[in-house]
Amino acid sequence: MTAVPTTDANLDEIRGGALAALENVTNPTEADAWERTYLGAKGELTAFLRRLGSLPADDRPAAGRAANALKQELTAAYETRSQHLAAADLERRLAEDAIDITLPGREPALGVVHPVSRMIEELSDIFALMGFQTVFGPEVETGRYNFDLLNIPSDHPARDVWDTIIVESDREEIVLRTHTSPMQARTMEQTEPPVRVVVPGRVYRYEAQDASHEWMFHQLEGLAVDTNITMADLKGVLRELARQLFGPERRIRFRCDFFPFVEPGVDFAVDCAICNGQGCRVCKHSGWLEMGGAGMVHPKVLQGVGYDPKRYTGFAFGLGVERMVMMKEGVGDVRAFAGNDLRFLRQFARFAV
Ligand code: FA5
Repeated sequence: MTAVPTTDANLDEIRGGALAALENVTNPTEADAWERTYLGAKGELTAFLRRLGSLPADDRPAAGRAANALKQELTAAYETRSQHLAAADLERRLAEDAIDITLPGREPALGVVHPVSRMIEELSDIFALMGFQTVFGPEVETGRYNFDLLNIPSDHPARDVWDTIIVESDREEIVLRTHTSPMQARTMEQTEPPVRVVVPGRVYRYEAQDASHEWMFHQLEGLAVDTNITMADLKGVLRELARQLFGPERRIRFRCDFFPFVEPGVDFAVDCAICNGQGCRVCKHSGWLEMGGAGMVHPKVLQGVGYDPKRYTGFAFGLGVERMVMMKEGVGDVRAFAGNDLRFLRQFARFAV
């Protein structure tokens, strides 16, 4: 407890003590405590002023002036010290919170377009230039569209060519479509010739997986029906596709194949762009890369949708989309596409949206 001062000598003591204590104040909390001790309502100086009345009358004015002068001096000293402390405090906090603005920012992780989706867009663009409209169809199909209208009756052995995932077989046969060809009949049923469409989409087969076979993959169907459509049109369209995708030097090859919904039927291949048809690992040393099946629409298919096969002819083809990406990008295993491995997908970062 500080003794209650009563004379000028006490003022000197207060002054000395206060200024010395102020020197030791190191933060705003201590500064507040100092202010209360020396200048506050219960502080030493106020106590001194209250005591003035007990001084002899002659001494009072001088003591009062001296006390007020000291109050001003201490207030000024307190303010200076407080400002100094506040500035030091600000500097300390700035130093603590410092951010290095020269550090490069963290780039947000952007998604990329899946290579299969990218290929579908590319194929749609190429076919659009040749007058084909892109349409989409259901992945869950009836046996009627997946098989019957494609000239594959229930008792026909060709129905077993595809290992079908059957959703329901009691009343009506419901399947996951095994190919995009059901959209041939669906499209023709909805429109009159001329027809020119491509149909990209997922297809499903109950198949053992290996490097070139998936149980879920994508196809792109093509269909053109009009008067006077010939095999030469099919050849011209597929050759243009191969050149747009793989470069102007490319040649295509047709070989006989059987699909119940086309006659004649072919499989078609493009000469390998990597070895220029000489034979390499990618084309399994054959010089050719298989792209899909094709042919002239079977008259029974045209009849089934109410088109007159004597008046109209057409061609159709079905491409494996994953295989196209594999050929173009040198991907060795079809399972990579649905494998969800970001290391694989990030290689296609150039397809950023
Ligand atoms: C068909 O699916 C016929 N619908 C194609 C067609 C359409 C022929 C129109 C005539 C007229 P295919 O089963 O061969 O045919 O399959 C076509 C392409 O799909 C194949 O060439 C291949 O590229 C791809 N493909 C087939 N099975 C798989 C599989 N399990 N995994 C990945 N791609 C496959």
